[in-house]
Amino acid sequence: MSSELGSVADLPAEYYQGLVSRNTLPLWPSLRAVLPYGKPNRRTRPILWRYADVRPDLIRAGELTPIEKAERRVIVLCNPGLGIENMQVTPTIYIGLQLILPGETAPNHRHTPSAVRFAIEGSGGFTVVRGEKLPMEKGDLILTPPGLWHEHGHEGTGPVIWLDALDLPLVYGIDASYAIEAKPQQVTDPGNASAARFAQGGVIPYGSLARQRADYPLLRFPWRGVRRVLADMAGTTPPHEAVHVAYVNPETGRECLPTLGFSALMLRPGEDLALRRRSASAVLHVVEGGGTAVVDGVSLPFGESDTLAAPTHAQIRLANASAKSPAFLFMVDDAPLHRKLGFYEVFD
Ligand code: GTQ
Repeated sequence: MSSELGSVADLPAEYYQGLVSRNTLPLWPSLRAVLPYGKPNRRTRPILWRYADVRPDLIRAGELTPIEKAERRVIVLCNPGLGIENMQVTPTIYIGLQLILPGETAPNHRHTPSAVRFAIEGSGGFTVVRGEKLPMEKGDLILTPPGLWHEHGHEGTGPVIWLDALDLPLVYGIDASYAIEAKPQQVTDPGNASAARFAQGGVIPYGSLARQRADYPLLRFPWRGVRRVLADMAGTTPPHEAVHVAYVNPETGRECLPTLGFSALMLRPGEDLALRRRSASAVLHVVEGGGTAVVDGVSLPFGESDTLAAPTHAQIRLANASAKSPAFLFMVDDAPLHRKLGFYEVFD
């Protein structure tokens, strides 16, 4: 059934050169490369960035580059398999570690890519999104959906560092990435009122039932509650089944953002967990604990605040190194995009 296809070398040179000169190409020499049988060609390498390696460079950026010269003071994680200059961890996911120092502000803007922040270190940082001031304490997830104004600040002491995840490679790749800058926002909600509106799972403001269009009603997901839910679920989740929760839009029950999905996992003490293989690419960030990830056979020992890349269709195993303490991981993936494109798959 599957036969060897013709190559460029099989063609008369003047024919091939003629095609190229007319901005055309024959498909058959490239067909198997762009449509391989069974599994995609994956350039994404399973690799890990240690926080202990990135943090000193980020702190040094704070000394070298004033915020006015950076707007966003970010060290970007770049997967060498995708070309380091392309600033991709996976083909759709951009990850940067952002530093803000006391008293600094990262100015107000909005853009077409979707973004989230996941707080890693420090206290007193905040993001203002759509006029709502959102505190950023370790492990908190803050959404900055496409088109919503956002700016960052820091009212505490010491460095504040968070992880930025954007669908920038995707949006840039379709020539659709741009930003608009503006004056600082009027803070209309200094107290994170949406947290109160959606504090109780399964209960939403009555008017939400009649709403037609999902418009990002909840922008901040505090870690404290997510960690508690995972710890509570751990006791009743069967062994070999993942203790895993998804962040969702509380009005729709569906993913928070159009292209990227967010979830959190707990590895019980001593647990060695095989995740179900999926079509989506993913990034795992360690919130607490340590262990080893094995991604497509590549062993990646991880500790707190480290971040790793998993290609599409990857086999992922996660082992908690501790027999006494749980480990917690935050996951970003492009499953929502795969679902929208109609080819999301879970294997095995
Ligand atoms: O904080 O708005 O890492 O616009 C890259 C682009 C962060 C941000 C990034 C951005 C931001």
